[in-house]
Amino acid sequence: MEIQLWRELLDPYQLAVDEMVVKFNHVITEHRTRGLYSPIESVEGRLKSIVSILDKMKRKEISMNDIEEKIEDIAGIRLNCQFVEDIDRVVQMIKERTDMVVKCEKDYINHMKASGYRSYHIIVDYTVNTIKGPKTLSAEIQIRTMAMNFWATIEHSLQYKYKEHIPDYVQQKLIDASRAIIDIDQAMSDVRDEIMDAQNSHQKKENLVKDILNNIQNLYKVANKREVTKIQDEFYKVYVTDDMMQLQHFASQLDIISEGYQTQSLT
Ligand code: 0O2
Repeated sequence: MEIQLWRELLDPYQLAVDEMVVKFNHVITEHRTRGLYSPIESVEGRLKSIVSILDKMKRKEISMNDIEEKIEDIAGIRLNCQFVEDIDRVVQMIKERTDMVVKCEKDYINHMKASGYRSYHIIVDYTVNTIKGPKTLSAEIQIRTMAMNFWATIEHSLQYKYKEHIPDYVQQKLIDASRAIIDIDQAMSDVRDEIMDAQNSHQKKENLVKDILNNIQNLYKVANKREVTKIQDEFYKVYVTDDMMQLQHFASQLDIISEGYQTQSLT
């Protein structure tokens, strides 16, 4: 196929990857700005390389005409989670979306691959709008824990060197490592509540401090500068106490002051 035709084929998939990355990143932001725990920790997106498409065509005896129908991971999204429990929540979240339709699911977490690979795969139908009009294509979403991702990334890099012929002793080490990953994920799950509590309070504190500093900055434009400097000093005194209650109280007092200035500027 000519390079121009590859480009025409791949462009909509690139668009799908870009859009889906933005959307899933927004899911993270929405959770965090509301002080909620995000079951998605990070998002990656990639367009399958032409070499990887060609290899798959060869391996699965797929003709040029069947690429779009038979290669479902040209657009690939990876959602990394902190805990195994988060994976179900993310799957549910995807099923509830109206902008992607789940076509099939592969549970390599409960059914680990012989290689030791673990991950949850979802193939979705996703529609992009191009200058030629709407186009519905397949995209693969891989959902896994950060520990599973660590294993898969390293194992995948070995496949470039050995193709399908990883030496037995390396293969065995990888399988052992994969079992160790199960133990790590389990150990993290055992203390999930504590970890989530810690992360949530940190996120809440960050949001609160951001609001306070925003308010102070806005006040700086309208209020007496000396007063605002005093407020800023006061904020720092409260901040170093590391007492969330005091910080919340300070934030609500500041809200009242800011509202006062808003009302003043309206009258
Ligand atoms: P890329 O683009 O380099 O990531 P098959 O390939 O025959 O096993 P199928 O139907 O293509 O099966 O889908 P499957 O098994 O869901 O695999 C699709 C993708 O999942 C792969 O893409 C990998 O990204 C990942 N994957 C699957 N098995 C393994 C594995 O044993 N180790 C690692 N590290 N990743 C795996 P590609 O084709 O490798 O291409």
